[in-house]
Amino acid sequence: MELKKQLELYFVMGSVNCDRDPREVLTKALEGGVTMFQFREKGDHCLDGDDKVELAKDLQKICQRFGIPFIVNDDVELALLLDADGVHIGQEDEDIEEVRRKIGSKILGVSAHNVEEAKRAITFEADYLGVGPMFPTTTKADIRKVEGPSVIKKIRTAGITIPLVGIGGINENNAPEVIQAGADGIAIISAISRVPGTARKLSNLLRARHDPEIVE
Ligand code: 3NM
Repeated sequence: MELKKQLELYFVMGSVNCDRDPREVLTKALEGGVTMFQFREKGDHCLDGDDKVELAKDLQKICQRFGIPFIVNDDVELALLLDADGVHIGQEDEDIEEVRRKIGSKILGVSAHNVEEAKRAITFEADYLGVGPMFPTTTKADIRKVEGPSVIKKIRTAGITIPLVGIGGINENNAPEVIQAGADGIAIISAISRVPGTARKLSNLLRARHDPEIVE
């Protein structure tokens, strides 16, 4: 499947984002129609060492069962150890060029907040960009100023055509604005990890764009 399609409903999650077993949360999300998964084990009380590796392996197996790409946030060594499908890095993480060199042809996603960061990421062969925050969120403490889906429009207007996903505070009510602004997909933590059933609703909403037979 082409990357743009895989990015359509991108679930991002780590143990601190779940109030149930993350394996159960991921399974439900994939059953609901999530098309890509990013393991993001960050925040207070997150797992590290063997516990982190153990959970990552279990979540990767679940993704493999559903045929969905498994991406690792920030931790390049973990991604290589597990032979993950890709890595996602933020502007404050390891250098983009260095990560591309280490992971070869695996998928490389980069967080970008404006046109300059987007252009720089593309120079180092980012495969897709995560653009945020689209809306206010309490999931990530150190977010940039909320500029909304207009940032996606600006990046598209600047002639950038690589796949883009919006992130930050996205839910079933505001997701259409992000897509209409020119994003190929939406990346979500809490609306999917905390509210069972959201993945299916969003999946139907996104599929309805291609198939008018599907009623939301
Ligand atoms: N990155 P939720 S916002 C991981 O703006 C992340 O780059 C952001 O969580 C950015 O879907 C964010 O619960 C948190 O709002 C997304």
